Amino acid sequence: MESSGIFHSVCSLDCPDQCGLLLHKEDGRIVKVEGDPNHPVTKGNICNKVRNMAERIHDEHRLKYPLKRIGAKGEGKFERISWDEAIHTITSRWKELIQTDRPESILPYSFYGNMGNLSAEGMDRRFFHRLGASQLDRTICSVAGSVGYKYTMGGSFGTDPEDTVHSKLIIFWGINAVSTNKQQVALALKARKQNGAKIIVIDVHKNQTGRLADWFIPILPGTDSALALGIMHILFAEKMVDASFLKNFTVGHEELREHVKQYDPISISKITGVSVEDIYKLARMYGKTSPSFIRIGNGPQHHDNGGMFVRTVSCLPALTGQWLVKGGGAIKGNSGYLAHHADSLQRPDLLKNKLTRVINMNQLGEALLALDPPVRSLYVYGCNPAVVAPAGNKVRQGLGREDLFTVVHDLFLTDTAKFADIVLPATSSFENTDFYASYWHHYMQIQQPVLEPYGEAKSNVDVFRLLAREMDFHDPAFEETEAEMIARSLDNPSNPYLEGISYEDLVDKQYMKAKVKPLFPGILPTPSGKIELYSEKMKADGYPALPTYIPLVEDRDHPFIFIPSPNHNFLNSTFSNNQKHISLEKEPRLYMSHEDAIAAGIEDGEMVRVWNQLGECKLKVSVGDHVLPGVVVSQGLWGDGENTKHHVNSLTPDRLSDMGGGATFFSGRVSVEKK
Ligand SMILES: Nc1nc2c(c(=O)[nH]1)N[C@H]1C(S)=C(S)[C@@H](COP(=O)(O)OP(=O)(O)OC[C@H]3O[C@@H](n4cnc5c(=O)[nH]c(N)nc54)[C@H](O)[C@@H]3O)O[C@H]1N2
Ligand SMILES: Nc1nc2c(c(=O)[nH]1)N[C@H]1C(S)=C(S)[C@@H](COP(=O)(O)OP(=O)(O)OC[C@H]3O[C@@H](n4cnc5c(=O)[nH]c(N)nc54)[C@H](O)[C@@H]3O)O[C@H]1N2
Ligand code: SF4
Ligand SMILES: [Mo]
Repeated sequence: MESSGIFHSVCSLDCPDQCGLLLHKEDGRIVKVEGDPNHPVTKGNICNKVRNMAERIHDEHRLKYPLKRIGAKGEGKFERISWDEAIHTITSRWKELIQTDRPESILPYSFYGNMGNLSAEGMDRRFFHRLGASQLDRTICSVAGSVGYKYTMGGSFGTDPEDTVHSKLIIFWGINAVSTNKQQVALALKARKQNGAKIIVIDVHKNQTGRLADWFIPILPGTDSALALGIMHILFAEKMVDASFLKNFTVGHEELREHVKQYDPISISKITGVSVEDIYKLARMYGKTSPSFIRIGNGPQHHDNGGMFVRTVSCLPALTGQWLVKGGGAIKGNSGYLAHHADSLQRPDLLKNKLTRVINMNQLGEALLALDPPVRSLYVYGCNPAVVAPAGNKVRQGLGREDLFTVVHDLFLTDTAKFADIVLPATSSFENTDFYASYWHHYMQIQQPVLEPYGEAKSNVDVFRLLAREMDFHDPAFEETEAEMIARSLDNPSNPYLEGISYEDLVDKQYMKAKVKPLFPGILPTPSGKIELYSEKMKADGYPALPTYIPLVEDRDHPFIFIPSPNHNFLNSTFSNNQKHISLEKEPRLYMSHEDAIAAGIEDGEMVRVWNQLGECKLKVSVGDHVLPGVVVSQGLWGDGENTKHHVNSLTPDRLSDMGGGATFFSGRVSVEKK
């Protein structure tokens, strides 16, 4: 490996932009991270978080070697051990558990801390399938919306973001895109400059994205499907629908026309907090501007009714026929275009048809505290559940179980790792080989090692290879090289968009675009092949067949709906332990309206106690016009420090959303009082 030079790379973080990077290396260290100017979509533009990535990669607090616990659970006292001892300790404990309990007493817990497919869903899945461990339902992020979108559109297929420079109306609906999808913002700003495009933001919080809008529409949490239905009501009533598109490419438009008559603007205004006048103005702008594009965010789908929200809003472009217009349509997620052969990569056949139990990751606390037969061992990688999972106090209580044998593989001693019996050091994505597919743009990218492994750190793939060997798993699946795994995964005849993308070409070209074509005219992967405004499948699954507004779960115990969303300078909890990023973010705030602050006698800058039946936090209040009365918002997934109580997920509910078993981070309620 060359010790100096400029190397191609890709951002591995769980962010739709998936920027192309150039790493500047001197004497074996990264000295600068910049955007790759030649990347066709991201064009050299990257965020501040990753511009400062070198500080994280070479942070002296990174884990260098395996550790074993010598203190109490959660205390964070460890001593160094060898890899041999670490792997032997883990596998002998697991062999024992397989004898005394069942393989299902072992639970993997992971998410997309590294979006590389091999790291996030490769050798790990093969290993746990072969082991017969409990399976994890990875529902924490976007599942409710994905299921909802699928009912309408058949799969994760939307507009090509590169086309959105042609849009004349761009609606950021429940997405803080300035922080979370900055490349879409760059395209929107280009459209604004070139075509005079108008940017509308619909959100519960006037954050950076709201401030960038031509028109910011504040809405009450969890009421967005009502607003979308109100828009439909007006589109039909004022004949702003595209009759020919409805006839050719949708099912159920007659039923929908009848159904939305009940969602008159006066009723919708009462539900959403959006004025009748604004509902008309929005519907008319949407009905009369072409191309119009909706970027559907993650926020509204982290509610009790999140699946139905996405199901509903994704009907809008069909009503106006915008799918036929370049730059029109919507993006909820585009992962369908770059779908690799998941079975080749993950090898579910190694399970040998055993029906192992499936545990929803949003209910980790319950799983650890109450499941019978119990979880006896937890293996965490690419995820930090002690900070990011809902009902966080239950999670921490579960992790604190003396009899739970916990292994955590990470780059840092995270709040979760502090509860581990064995801690394993992970390489960063810059030290690995992996392939990356964006869930927003259409480019597949490759990472090849640019750095030597940090200390004794190992990649996820390497650790599972070691574990497999020591468990006496001899299937050739565990011996495949990274290159072989990538080549095998890219061979996916069931996805025609992937045709022509091979491992060798990726190595050669660094980024390759899926063979996309407009969705229409065309046949969708829905049961009817059309956009399902009316869905028989939903009916069969126990949902209303037509888009419907279903209010949030009622809770009269606490006055405020609490929206603990991500912040600008962290990525979920990643960077929450890096000084540079902390200093940029300063401290977490609780945004509150003037009206509520006055009523509670709370002043701007004061510390408050935020609490409910699940836990409490102490946060500094920011009073202003950022939120509507009855709503409080915090930003960022901070861990608790020595004298801080910033763990917002100690307040979030672990009940599940309407579809897919999704998380309901934003549907909880809290009380706020002066400290
Ligand atoms: N800087 C940064 N970027 C990130 C992340 C990060 O932590 N930090 N996380 C990454 C990940 S994993 C994901 S999934 C994405 C998430 O990114 P986004 O899709 O932007 O989702 P959120 O930030 O969760 O929420 C988006 C917005 O929804 C609003 N919101 C909440 N409830 C409602 C509601 O009922 N109605 C409406 N209209 N708005 C509502 C919130 O105020 C917030 O502004 O970002 C990714 N990118
Ligand atoms: N309150 C609230 N909670 C939320 C959300 C919210 O909006 N509000 N958002 C939710 C969403 S959308 C998501 S996606 C989740 C995300 O939650 P997580 O998936 O836990 O994401 P991170 O907090 O970024 O933690 C990822 C961890 O993976 C580690 N890591 C990175 N690369 C590797 C690797 O190659 N190998 C190993 N072994 N480890 C690695 C990082 O160091 C980091 O500690 O959080 C959810 N939690
Ligand atoms: S976090 Fe997102 S915006 Fe920042 S470099 Fe990575 S992909 Fe780009
Ligand atoms: Mo996410």
